[in-house]
Amino acid sequence: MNNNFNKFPKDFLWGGALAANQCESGYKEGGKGLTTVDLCPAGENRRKVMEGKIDILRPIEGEYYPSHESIDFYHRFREDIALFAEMGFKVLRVSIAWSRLYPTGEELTPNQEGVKFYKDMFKEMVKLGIEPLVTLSHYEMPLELALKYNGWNDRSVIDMFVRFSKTCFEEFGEYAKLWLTFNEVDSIIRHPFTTAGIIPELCDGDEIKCCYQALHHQFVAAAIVTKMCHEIIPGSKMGCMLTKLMTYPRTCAPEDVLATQDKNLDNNFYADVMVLGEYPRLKTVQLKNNGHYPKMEEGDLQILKEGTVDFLSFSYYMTMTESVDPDAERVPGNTVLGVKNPYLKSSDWGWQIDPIGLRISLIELYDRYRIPLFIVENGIGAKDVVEDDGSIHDPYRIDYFRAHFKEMKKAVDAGVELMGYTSWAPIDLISASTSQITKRYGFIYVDQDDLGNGSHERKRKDSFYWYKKVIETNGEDLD
Ligand code: BGP
Repeated sequence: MNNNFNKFPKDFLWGGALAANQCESGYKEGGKGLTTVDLCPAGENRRKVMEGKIDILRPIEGEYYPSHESIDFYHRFREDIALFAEMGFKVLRVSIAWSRLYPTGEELTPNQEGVKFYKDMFKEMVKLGIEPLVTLSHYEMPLELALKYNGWNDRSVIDMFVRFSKTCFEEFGEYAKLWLTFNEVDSIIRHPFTTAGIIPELCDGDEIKCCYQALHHQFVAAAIVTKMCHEIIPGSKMGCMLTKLMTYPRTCAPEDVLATQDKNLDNNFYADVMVLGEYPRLKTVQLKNNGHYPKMEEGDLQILKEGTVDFLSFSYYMTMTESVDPDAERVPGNTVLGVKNPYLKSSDWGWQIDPIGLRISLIELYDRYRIPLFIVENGIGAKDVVEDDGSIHDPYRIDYFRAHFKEMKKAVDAGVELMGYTSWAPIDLISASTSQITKRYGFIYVDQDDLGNGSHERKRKDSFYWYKKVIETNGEDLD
């Protein structure tokens, strides 16, 4: 436990986070099969596909598909990892595209070209002193499994995911000790197709029931592979990954407080299962009352008990407020809508910026679960301007990070065990919700527009040098 007041632990893991489908490209190269995200176009049809509207579940002529070219990390990973190393990264969070190893998900042995790609990537990271933090599933799955089985709704997908995970542990365990199962495991309800391959039209009229069934299968799969990870990779640690959606009551009217409590209990449900190893009683009753309690096999609850995680990781971008007033103004957040908080400013995309909310979240999560925490996504999507001399001044991004790091320090000071921090994202990449690369998150600029035009050249922003200094001083110098 860290006892140095107002200091990050000596071995604090500073770094950044990426997701294969938002950076790789090479969507059909090296034997890769299509994934659910490969069907998500840019523009207004994107959201419809993410939610699984079946009428657009095939490539549409004339649409641009950002995951196909992405920012070309598949070919440029050495150059990009060198830039991360230049900033002094201790850790890099990446995800593995399941369909690069198992193109349809149903093969019995992995595609060796895919294995080689990730092995080369991990070797490069380790060579430059960067520890991999690997997400097994970040918003994608082999498209075949979605079309043939209605994705995770079908129990047989558990075995296929376990086979894929076993390959990852056996092939990459030499390089990677830190793992995550499902990115934002709660997102299944918000975009069931990309997260879990669910096609609502195949859900017998009850999409939500399908989602909870699929979620249960993911919980079971996560518990199985958590146990397996420990057995195959000595000294490994497995975390769960939650979208932290902290909600405040808009007023102290008990009705608002109650509505807020509901939201927060729901947000905690996912971590309750993965950290505590059981469905919480209140959620169980709610699911049973709504007819959404999933079908379980004998032994499932025991599997959940035995496969709990070592640490809890989460993404944090903003907070929301809640109100029962139907006229309360609603604002956008990370694929959610919430009530506007008049005390907060917002990003260019309307997400409410709340550094203190990060401290509140850290304290709440640590107090509830009492296991180490890891912030694996946090950052601000903003418009950047390249000056004539090629420089990029992004004080708004530095301000955002500085304010959040100060609050992290205070949480650590209060006794929270925080393992590390990976910014989203250290390099500009494709936005999951809007597909715009011009919603820029990086310390590194990528010369590319929202339709993929540009040289793909990488440039260091002012925030690049600032973050380098933060890492060098282990968060001491935030000026
Ligand atoms: C998280 C996702 C990431 C990332 C981030 C920012 O929810 O895990 O994949 O995209 O949000 O969101 P966006 O890209 O929509 O701006």
